[in-house]
Amino acid sequence: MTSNSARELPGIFASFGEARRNGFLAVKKLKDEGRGVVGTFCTYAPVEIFMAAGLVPVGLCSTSDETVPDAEKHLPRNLCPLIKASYGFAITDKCPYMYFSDLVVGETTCDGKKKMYELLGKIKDVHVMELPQNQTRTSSKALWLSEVMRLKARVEEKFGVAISNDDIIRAIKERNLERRKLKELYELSMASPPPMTGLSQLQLLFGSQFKFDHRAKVAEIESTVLALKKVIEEKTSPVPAGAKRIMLTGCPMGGVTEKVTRAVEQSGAVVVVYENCTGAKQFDRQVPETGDPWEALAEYHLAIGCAVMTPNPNRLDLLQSLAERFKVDGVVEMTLTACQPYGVETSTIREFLAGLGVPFMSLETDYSQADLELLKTRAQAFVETLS
Ligand code: BJ8
Repeated sequence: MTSNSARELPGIFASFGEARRNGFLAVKKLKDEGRGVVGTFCTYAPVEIFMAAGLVPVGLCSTSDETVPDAEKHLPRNLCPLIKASYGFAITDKCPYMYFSDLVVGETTCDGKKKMYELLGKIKDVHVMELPQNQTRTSSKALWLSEVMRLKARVEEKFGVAISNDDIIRAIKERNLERRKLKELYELSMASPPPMTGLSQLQLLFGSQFKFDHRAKVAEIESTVLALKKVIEEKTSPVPAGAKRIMLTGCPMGGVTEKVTRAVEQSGAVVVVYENCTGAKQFDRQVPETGDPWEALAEYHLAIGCAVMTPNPNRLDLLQSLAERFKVDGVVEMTLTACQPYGVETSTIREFLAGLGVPFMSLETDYSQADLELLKTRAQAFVETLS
């Protein structure tokens, strides 16, 4: 009996792991059917608006260093690799998602991204939302709500559609369902030992954004949850009992940055939860389904605890809540080279976690393979201190 769940899992993981590659064909098919595609770069993008308009939202952040040399012909070398890779894939036409995007939506998050959008605007139709960098002032809330409504108007004009309140309410419910299901999935790693490695969890979460049939995606997440529950019941976890439990925080992950999870797990620990935009930052909360849907949508997105906000108390709240819920032994932060918001916030996070008695280590990396040994050595040294 135990072999059943163990047999089913690799197939499910592979399906999500390959989702980005296979999604290219799915997007092409949708384009051929006449569907509009909107590319996004950030969790602040209110994708519900695109869903309400019957469009296909797709994440554009690139996660390999393949086109960084091309990007460096236009951009400074000491710029965050996420920005360079995303721009590099756009100018070389090597990212089909970018290629198929009718509209690209960005936000004024960090300086590097917002200046890159100006260059991107020369080759793509780019709409930039002005994101306030404070979450509580009345003026910030009013600005963001007006930006959400400006995006709605832009989408309506560009694609010749009208988005009604019923449309946006339906989209909010759909997206909330997906968030709930993914949250249910990663919360299974609250079990000890967790039913999956942190690498599998990362591939599931990252891959889920490249599946475009909403109903099929939800069904697939549900069957993954069932299979993982079986692993817990039948005690067939691939994670050894007693493995130190790590939370990952910092910049978004996926693709080449899997190397950080691998380094942690090769040291005998297990990543049980991702606080970053690949995980809980994106899925832990829901858009309220009551009240004015536009205000609810704006409030939900503005409250995302990204380091571009100042101050950024919501990241601290989420870190504390996850540390308690997942009973973590330590927190590892991944910051990308030259990322000022996360790099500068590191000391606040270190101090905050020290106050909670949670050990912390920050690792800086880029999209190359040059630091694999260094990451391994540092992760191992950190995990040893947890014993
Ligand atoms: S909500 S984390 S997806 S901004 S790593 S490009 S911040 S220099 S990615 Fe992010 Fe939205 Fe925030 Fe999430 Fe700039 Fe830093 Fe590069 Fe970054």
